[in-house]
Amino acid sequence: MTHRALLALGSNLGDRWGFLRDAVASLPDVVAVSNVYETPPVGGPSQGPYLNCVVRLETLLGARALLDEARRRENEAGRERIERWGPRTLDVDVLWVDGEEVDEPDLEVPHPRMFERAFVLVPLFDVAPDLVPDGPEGISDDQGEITPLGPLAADVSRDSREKRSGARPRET
Ligand code: GSY
Repeated sequence: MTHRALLALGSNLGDRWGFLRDAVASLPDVVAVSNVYETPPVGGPSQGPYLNCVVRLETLLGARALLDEARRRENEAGRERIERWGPRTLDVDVLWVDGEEVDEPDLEVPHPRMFERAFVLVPLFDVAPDLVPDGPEGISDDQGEITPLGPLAADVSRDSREKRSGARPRET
């Protein structure tokens, strides 16, 4: 039986939209993609704003296998781990896997900070509103402005269609 899993994606270096788009297009078992939001950086050194989104999967994969998928996408995006909380081409976090709890040094599920972060909760509400029971109004607005930029989904499905058919992607 498949189960629901939720992953959060963020990027604040380079072609931010392209990194999110390519990662979402290549992740397995994606059934819903939130809007993309531009969000002020939380924590770390002074750095540029992030683009964030959340994807919902219906999958047979467990949290550990999803972490492997996440790390692979980060590496494909050329992610360099120089500074904790520092700027990054791509971050993919395993937020939630229905029916699974993990508490290990390199993996905690549910993600320990997911319910504190507006940049997670706002896109999470788009694809899993039951996990944000107080709704968007209940999300603290003291983390700066969360600006909706629109869906990645049309872009993603076009890209995956072209990849599957072997067509050359159009210039954008
Ligand atoms: O934890 C994910 C990486 N990250 C982010 C992020 O994705 N969005 C925002 N707005 N701030 C962040 N700080 C870190 S670290």
